[in-house]
Amino acid sequence: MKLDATTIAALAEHLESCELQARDTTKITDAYPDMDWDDAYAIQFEIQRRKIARGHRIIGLKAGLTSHAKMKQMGVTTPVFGFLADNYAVPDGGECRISELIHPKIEPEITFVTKAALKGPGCHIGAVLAATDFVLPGIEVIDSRYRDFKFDLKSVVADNTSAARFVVGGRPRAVSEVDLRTVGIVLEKNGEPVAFGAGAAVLGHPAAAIAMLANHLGARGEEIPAGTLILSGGITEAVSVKAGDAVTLRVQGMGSTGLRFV
Ligand code: OOG
Ligand code: MG
Repeated sequence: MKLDATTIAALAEHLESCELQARDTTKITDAYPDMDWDDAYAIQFEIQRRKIARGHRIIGLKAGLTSHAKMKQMGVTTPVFGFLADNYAVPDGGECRISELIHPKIEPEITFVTKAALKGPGCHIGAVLAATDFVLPGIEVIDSRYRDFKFDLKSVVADNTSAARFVVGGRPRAVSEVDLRTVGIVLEKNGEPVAFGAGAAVLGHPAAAIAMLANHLGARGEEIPAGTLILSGGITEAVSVKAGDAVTLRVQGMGSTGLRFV
């Protein structure tokens, strides 16, 4: 760790204020170029602690930057992990208020729900599939607190990996009923298809993203508990949205989910 506890608390307060007030900021590594990965996750953890202290619940986890398309779009090379707070959840087919966000984009993702705990190190795709209760379509709404979505990996980890809103729905399936590598997805905006992909875009198999998350937590002595909802990361580039847009994600064999921006 390169930052002291006071600086970590101040940066968490700053980033969470930007989130709550929907205003952007320069990336924090500009002022703290020496901060390391542990500092970045400590800031994210402090944001989580602040939310829990105000009565929020953490209702899921996320992996991000897990596809080549996303890594290329953002100019980075390593996946990152974050959390989902209760107020991020939008009901299936529900509304998301643009005024609460800075510059939202949507991502088509495969959502996992676990039925057994997953603990690294050494977690692999097989362990993830055995511990998965079901998978279902999910759309993540990301909203980097950094100006123009410009960041490096440590800044985006501190900013809870741009997490803002998400919706899940459709038809939950057991992993034995689908091939998560070849499963096709179509993302539609206002009835027009705007992005296409297959599950393998995420690290060769979306379950690999969950295994990486378990190994990441395992290195900290933590695990993914049974019953956890996890977004495995955008399959395609993120797509910008504005008020008035209605978006739908169709996943082969898993139905669809969607939301409207107002
Ligand atoms: C970081 C979050 C990326 C994903 O699914 O790849 C992410 C960002 O691109 O702002 O959630
Ligand atoms: Mg995402």
